[in-house]
Amino acid sequence: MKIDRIEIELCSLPYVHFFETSLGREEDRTFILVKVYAEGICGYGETVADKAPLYSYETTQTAWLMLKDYLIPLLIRKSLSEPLDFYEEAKIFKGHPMAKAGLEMALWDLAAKQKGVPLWKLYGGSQKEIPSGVSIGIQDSQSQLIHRIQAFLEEGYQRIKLKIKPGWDVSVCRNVREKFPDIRLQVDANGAYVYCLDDKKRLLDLDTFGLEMIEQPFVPYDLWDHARLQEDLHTPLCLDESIINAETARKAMEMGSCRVINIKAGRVGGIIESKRIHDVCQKNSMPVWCGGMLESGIGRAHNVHLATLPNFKFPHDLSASKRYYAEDLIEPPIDITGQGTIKVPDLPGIGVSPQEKRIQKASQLKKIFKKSDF
Ligand code: OSB
Ligand code: MG
Repeated sequence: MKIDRIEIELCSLPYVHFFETSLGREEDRTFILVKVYAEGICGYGETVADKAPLYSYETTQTAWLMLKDYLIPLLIRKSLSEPLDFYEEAKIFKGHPMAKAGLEMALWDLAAKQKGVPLWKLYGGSQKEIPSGVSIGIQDSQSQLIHRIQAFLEEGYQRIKLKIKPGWDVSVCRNVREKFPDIRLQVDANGAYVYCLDDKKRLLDLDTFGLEMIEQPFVPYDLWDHARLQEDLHTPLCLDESIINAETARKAMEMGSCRVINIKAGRVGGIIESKRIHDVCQKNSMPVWCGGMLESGIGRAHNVHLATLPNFKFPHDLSASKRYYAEDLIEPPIDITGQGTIKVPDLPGIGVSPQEKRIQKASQLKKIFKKSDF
């Protein structure tokens, strides 16, 4: 396809409820939308880097710079429009997977819209509905947490994920388990623990609550300590931040660092790397599931299509639009069924319609690139 124009747009949306992890509390989300125009069609992508380098070293500003000075010029100068060509060529630039992912996903949306098929078909997905879970941040009190869990269960979510950190962990899980003995429950520490006696005792205590998994207790690079911990735990460990590509996924499996992997296309550099991780896990009989970064409906719709691949086997961190934002950027909003599933859109591309008026309202900065600029 002949690309006419690319736009990047820095947007910000307030959350309906603050989101607190071991890394801190956030009241809103800032992200970059990527729009690629060709032959009268627009492909949309979302870069999940946040304002500050907390979850990852990337920020909205580093991603903006990578897109503006390197990735978009590369794409335009080499006339790339196929996602795979872009993925291969963009390897020349080290790191910055979130910046790459936003652009690659826009190319996928464009390609699928041009072919007139939904993304899940292009990916070879097989699940028509995907199971939905909800990730609940650290609250001001345990009673507020219990109320939130109750409300989400009533909406039908199939599992609850709790954000934990030292001090908001063992007693919280004990209390939640007492109130909800049978629910599918898991926890995510975003690397808040270290391999020391104190923290190890806390993590071993968590082993008694029938958790589906414990996600990312240690810092991202630490495959070794995750492996040592997994030896002593019955509960499967799940890695999120540690898995940067298919090669680290293989090493984590070989070392025994985890038994489950959380794939986020926005974190690992896009759909192609996500599929590589999915495939290497499938080959080694390790199930995966789809994580989220509190994306707008645009990024989340991309994740929904990815999660239709056959080795995605747990409820995902893909929840209804209204759980994140009062007014999501898409129509129809993403919703969950009474069975706690999300129906995968069947229209071309991401299969939902970005609402330009709402995007303009959320927009703080926009830059347009044309072929003639290079
Ligand atoms: O670690 O999974 C995480 C949100 C932002 C950054 C990191 C994480 C999360 C979530 C929310 O857990 C998942 C969602 O989008 O619902
Ligand atoms: Mg996580």
